[in-house]
Amino acid sequence: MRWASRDCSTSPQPPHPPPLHTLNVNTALSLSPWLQLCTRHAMDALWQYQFRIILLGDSTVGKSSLLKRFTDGVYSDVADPTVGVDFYARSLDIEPGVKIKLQLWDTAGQERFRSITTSYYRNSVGGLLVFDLTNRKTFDHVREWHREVREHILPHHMVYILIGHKSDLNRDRKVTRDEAEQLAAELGIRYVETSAKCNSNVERAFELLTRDIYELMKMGEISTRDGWDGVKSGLTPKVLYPAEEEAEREKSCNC
Ligand SMILES: Nc1nc2c(ncn2[C@@H]2O[C@H](COP(=O)(O)OP(=O)(O)OP(=O)(O)O)[C@@H](O)[C@H]2O)c(=O)[nH]1
Ligand SMILES: [Mg+2]
Repeated sequence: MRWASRDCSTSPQPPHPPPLHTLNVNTALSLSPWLQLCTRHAMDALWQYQFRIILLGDSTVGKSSLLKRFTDGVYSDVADPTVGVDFYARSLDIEPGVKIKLQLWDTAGQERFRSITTSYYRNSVGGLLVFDLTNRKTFDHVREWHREVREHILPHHMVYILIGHKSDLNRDRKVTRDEAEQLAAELGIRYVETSAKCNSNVERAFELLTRDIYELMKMGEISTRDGWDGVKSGLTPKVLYPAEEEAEREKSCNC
């Protein structure tokens, strides 16, 4: 069966929300150094929870590309393999008044970095298990990734989502949606097909995983623990008007 190829130029491109820091940093740059410091502290506090999320899967499945699309809104056909572990961040408004900061750890898929990447499993609350829809082997390895993480973090658990990536290359697809959905069902996790190139479902995948973690947290199944960085509590954001800002600054900044 031939699959139709997706043309990115004709598919809807959801607008990329500006990164949390963009507007504030521009303002901060016009301020004196001590005020810049205070402003940075204030920006860091603009989230209620922080979730650490890790991306896992074979080399070249597109983990770094997914993250660059999600955090910076960019994509490139040329990408260097990740060396060890990389770090990205973005916030999501999960419900009115609740902002969640995502600390996103991008791991190298290459075997030679495995001893480095495994040390990041334990402090993650969520994981994206990524395979390339055009590369059957990467799909076959998903169970191994899942097993490896599970063994490393026992007795604790992680919330996963299965990602079939490069959905724009439909004509070269080697894994059907049914097969992937069946694997996801066996693992008891969600399945989403994404394309960093076409910006398809990228936002949705991260949002679904974040919501699942948040719901488990609300039910008390996940909570902050001493010595574990998977979930952290932050401060409640507060909108300050100029006069209040001045008073707040005098109160809270000894810099
Ligand atoms: N067609 C298509 N190509 C993609 C997509 N995402 C990534 N690629 C390409 O796939 C290749 C590998 O992407 P990376 O993001 O570096 O893969 P990775 O999983 O981070 O690889 P490692 O860092 O080695 O583990 C690059 O040439 C990307 O341009 C996509 O959505 N569609
Ligand atoms: Mg990479």
